[in-house]
Amino acid sequence: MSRLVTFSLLALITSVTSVHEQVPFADFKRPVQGFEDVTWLEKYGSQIDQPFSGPLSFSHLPYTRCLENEDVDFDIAILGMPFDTGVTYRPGARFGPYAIRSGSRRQREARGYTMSWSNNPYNSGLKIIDCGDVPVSPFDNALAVDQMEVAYSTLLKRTPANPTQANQALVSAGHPRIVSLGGDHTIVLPVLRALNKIYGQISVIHFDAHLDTWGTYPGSITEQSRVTHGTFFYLAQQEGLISNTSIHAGIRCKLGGEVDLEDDQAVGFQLISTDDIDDMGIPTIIQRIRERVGDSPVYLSLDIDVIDPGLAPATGTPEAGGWTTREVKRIIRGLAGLNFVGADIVEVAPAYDNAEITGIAAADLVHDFLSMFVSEKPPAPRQVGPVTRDEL
Ligand SMILES: [Mn+2]
Repeated sequence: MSRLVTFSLLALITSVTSVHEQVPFADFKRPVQGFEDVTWLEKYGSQIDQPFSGPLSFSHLPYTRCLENEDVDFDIAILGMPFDTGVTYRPGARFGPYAIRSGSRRQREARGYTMSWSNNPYNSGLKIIDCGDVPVSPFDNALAVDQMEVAYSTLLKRTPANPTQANQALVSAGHPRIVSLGGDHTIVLPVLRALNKIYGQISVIHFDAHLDTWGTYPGSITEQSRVTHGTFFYLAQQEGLISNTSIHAGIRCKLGGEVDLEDDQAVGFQLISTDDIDDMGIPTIIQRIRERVGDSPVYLSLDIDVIDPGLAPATGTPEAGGWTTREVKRIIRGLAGLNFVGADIVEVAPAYDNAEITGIAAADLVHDFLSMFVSEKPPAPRQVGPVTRDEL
């Protein structure tokens, strides 16, 4: 068959087909009949909210003002702490709880299972709810810090919803656990004060670009002005709230000199730098962290600035050259089974965000915290055919 004939035949077939596929307007039928004398409920029944609809709560969890509703119980609470008047650079983390909840809108119980954890924290048997925000004063830092401590203590003392469902090996088995949404990093001081009343001294696993163990800042000329997002660990150590078995991960900030590292050790921290991930790899980082805190009660605090600003730009004191979101997630996965008494994610300041990158990353990390809290050990590597990924 010549090329010309082939071309003509194709053109003919195409033109005939296109004529037949045209649906005349007169034949169009509405897929769903419109006006009927029925109510929404009769016709459509109860429908869950779309990811983009409904009131804003973390992962569409029930939203309850737990501080005022004293009969409400839970095993794990999401609690917003919209405080941001302790920052040294860019303010705006008071909108962090909003941004993290907004970033979580595509998360929900119906699709809460992840391959990486092989679990769904929302149907694990533990009751997880969003307890709303602590209504902190934006005018008086001493007042706000006290409000956060009282709020945290109030929720920590509540009887868990399913105490028998929790891992009884955990020191926290008799108390619920709280995942706090900052807020700037100062919020951890009242959190540690509240935890100390229940657990005594605890270890801290601290993901951050910065040490946060400085004793003071320029401008800290009153006692209250020493309470900042970069001094709270120093103050916590001075108050006897934390043990000397804590560890940083992801540090890369500029320092005043070696003296800062010596002071940091005195506050009780070992240090894993950002670059260590290239030299020791993720499994060794996980091992170092686990060995450092052992089976002591441990608190996880994650400053979103541990992640590279390209992947999480919306934060108060960004530092270039950080870890990827995936790397941080992978390290967190290796920490399951430690004796966690609580966790937070802080320093999300959405005014500096683009396309919700930071809010979505933070919400995903909170999902990981919840998956970690309901796991008794790190998940096994997934099978890929007959071998595991690690064996490939
Ligand atoms: Mn930081």
